[in-house]
Amino acid sequence: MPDSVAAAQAGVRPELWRGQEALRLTTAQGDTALVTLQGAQVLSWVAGGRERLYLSPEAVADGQTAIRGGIPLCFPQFNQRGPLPKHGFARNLPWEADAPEQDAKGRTLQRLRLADSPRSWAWWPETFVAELTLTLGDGELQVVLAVENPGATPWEFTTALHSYLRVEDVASAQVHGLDGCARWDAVTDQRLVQPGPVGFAGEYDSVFQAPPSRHLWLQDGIHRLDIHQSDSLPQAVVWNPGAALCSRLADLPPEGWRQMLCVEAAAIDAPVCLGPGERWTGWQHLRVA
Ligand code: TA6
Repeated sequence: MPDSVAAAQAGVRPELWRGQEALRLTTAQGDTALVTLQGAQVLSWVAGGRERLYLSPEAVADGQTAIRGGIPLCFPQFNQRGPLPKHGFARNLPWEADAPEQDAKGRTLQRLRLADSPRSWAWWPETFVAELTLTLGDGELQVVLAVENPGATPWEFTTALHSYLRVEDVASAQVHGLDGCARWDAVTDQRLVQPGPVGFAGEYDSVFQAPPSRHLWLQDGIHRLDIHQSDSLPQAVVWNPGAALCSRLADLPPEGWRQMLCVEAAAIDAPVCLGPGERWTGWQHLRVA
C-alpha cells in the first residue's frame, strides 16, 4: 500500500461496539485498538494482524455493567479492598473523549476523561479527575492513567490496569520476570516467593510485588509479549479463573478461561494518597516482541 494511502487511514474514528459508543484507533501500518467510552476500556488491540486482548463473547453491553475483557480500569478501589463496589466504579461510567492526536513518533493518541459527578458521589464523595491516555504505535500499546485531586481534602485510592491478554492455550502459557518476587496467593491465602516462571493448571489469582525492572513477559507458544509498568504501580496481578470458577461467571463462555490471562499493573498494597492539587500517573506498556 502506498505510504500516502496508509497514512490517510491512521487516526481515530467513532464506531459502535454492540450499540455502545467506541473509538477505533489505527496506525499507519494497520494496527488497531478499540476503546469504549464506558470505562475508557480498551476492548481490542490488533497488532501485526493478531488480536492480543481477550474479550468475552458473553460480555454484557448495556452501557453500565462491567465489560468482561479487554483492559478494564479498576478505580478508585481494587477488588473488594474497601467499601466501594468491586474494582470501583470507573469501569461502569461513561467517559468523555478528547480530540485525537499524534505524538512526536507518529503514534495515535487518544485521551479520555472522567470527573466526579452525582453518579460517582453516590458511591464516593471525593472530587477527582481521571484521565486515561492510549498511545497506539506499530506493535505497541501504552495505557497511562493520570489521577488528580482538584478538591480541598486529601483522599486515597487503589487501582489496576486489569489487562485480559489473549492466549492460545493458558495451560502452555507462562509469565516470566517474576522469579524471586513476593506473591500473595488469593486462592489459598498464602504468602510465598515465586520460583521461576508462572504456569497455569487451574484457578490462579495472585498479587506479586513487581520486580525492580518492572518488566514481565508473556510467552504464549511462539508468541511473546513484553509488559512494562511504571514504578508507581508496584504490584502485578496475575489471574485466570480456571474451569470451575469460569463456569460460574455468567459473562464468560465455559471454555473462555483457556484463551485469557490477566496480567495487571496495580497499586494495591499501599493506597495512593493524593492531597489537594496533586496528580499521580501510572502506566502499562505492551509490546509485541
Ligand atoms: O484482579 C483479579 C481479580 O481481582 C480476581 O480476584 C477476579 O475476581 C477478577 O479480578 C475479576 O473481577 P470481576 O469483578 O471483573 O469479575
